[in-house]
Amino acid sequence: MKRALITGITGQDGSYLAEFLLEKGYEVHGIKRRASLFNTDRIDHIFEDPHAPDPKLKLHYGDLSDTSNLTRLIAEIKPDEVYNLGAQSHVAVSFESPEYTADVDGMGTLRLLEAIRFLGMEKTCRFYQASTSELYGLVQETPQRETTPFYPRSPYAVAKLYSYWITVNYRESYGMYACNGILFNHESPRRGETFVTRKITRGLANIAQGLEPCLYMGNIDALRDWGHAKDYVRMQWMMLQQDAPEDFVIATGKQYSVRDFIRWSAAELGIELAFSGTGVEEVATVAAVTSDKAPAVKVGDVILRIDPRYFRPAEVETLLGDPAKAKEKLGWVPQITAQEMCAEMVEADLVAARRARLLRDHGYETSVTREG
Ligand code: NDP
Ligand code: GDR
Repeated sequence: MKRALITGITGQDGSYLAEFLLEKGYEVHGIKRRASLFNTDRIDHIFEDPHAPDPKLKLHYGDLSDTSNLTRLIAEIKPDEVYNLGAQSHVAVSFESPEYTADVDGMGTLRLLEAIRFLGMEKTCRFYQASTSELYGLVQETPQRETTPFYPRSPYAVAKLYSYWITVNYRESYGMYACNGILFNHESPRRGETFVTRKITRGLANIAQGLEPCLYMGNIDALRDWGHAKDYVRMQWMMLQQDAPEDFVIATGKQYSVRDFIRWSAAELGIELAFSGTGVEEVATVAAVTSDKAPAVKVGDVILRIDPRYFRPAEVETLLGDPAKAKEKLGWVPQITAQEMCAEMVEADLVAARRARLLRDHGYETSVTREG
């Protein structure tokens, strides 16, 4: 039985990857952070009682900023595969906390690689680094592929650039099986609530149910290549099963705007939107309501406005990946389209919004609006 260690197991990708590896028969170890509230929502459905005999999912307290903790865990667990998914993963937040982001997203990777080497496991333990399309930032070539030059545009991306190269360096210096998946944006109903897709699907579902009046957005003309997290974690595993380690771009090869994603989400709720105004004055008004999923919305309501606080000091305007290498060498093709994913996310957020509304209608407190 293979043993995997996942940093970031409580995150979107970590939760799907843990499910995937358990199905493959792995013993899965995950690092979770100590928090004052429970933070295992995304993996509670696969949680195993640690008192049960021989659990296949084991959680350990830890943090990517803590060298001794990481080294001890790797020494104890002796993983065959380490998936480094843990990160301060929000680009906008990285401008607020640049040093912390550098420490966790940059140095954290070095700490893991160095622990593996220091423990003499560099020939037995394979390493996956969660690299990102944000490395391309101010794009130098379209579509972006493995050979496209990087131009990071945020403290997050600069920290991830360090991680990308230190992973390559340990591969070349010590013969480690270490590789980068350069993943373009991928989403799901488990996406964090402050990333743009989830903010839209959750916000519009709440508006549809009368729980929030209006959604405030930043740069809605940004273009992204969106895939489904389930498709992308499969590829993370595939990258560690080859004869030789290589880096791969993982993307769909299709690009849409944030505005497109807003329109699709609204349409899933039976809401037709009309955009008017320009720049920070732009608004979206309800032009028609064609289903009973949005009982709280009326024609003429303004349900989306622009708020400059959601613009970043340096924007990444456009990203489009070329997944040809992944297709040719690994036979990987994404199964779920961006529109299908959007429909799944809206459906899940509508269920949550209806539940919240039911509670509110029966006099119970529900808190749905959060800064995003
Ligand atoms: P999430 O933000 O959903 O999850 C991040 C995970 O990292 C969480 O488990 C979080 O813990 C954990 N974490 C944060 N800080 C630390 C720390 N100091 N020490 C240990 N763990 C920490 O991200 P995703 O699942 O979406 O992404 C997974 C990885 O892939 C990240 O590295 C991200 O940067 C990268 N990536 C993501 C893409 C995407 O589109 N989703 C695209 C390309 C790369 P907690 O739950 O306690 O907050
Ligand atoms: P990104 O994802 O920055 O690409 O990083 P995010 O969903 O946050 O933004 C995508 C685009 O939407 C624009 N945008 C907004 N974004 C947010 N969060 N909130 C808003 O209100 C808003 N309005 C417009 C953004 O400016 C941006 O252009 C994600 C993360 O998962 C990273 O960890 C990962 O590395 C990259 O994807 C690939």
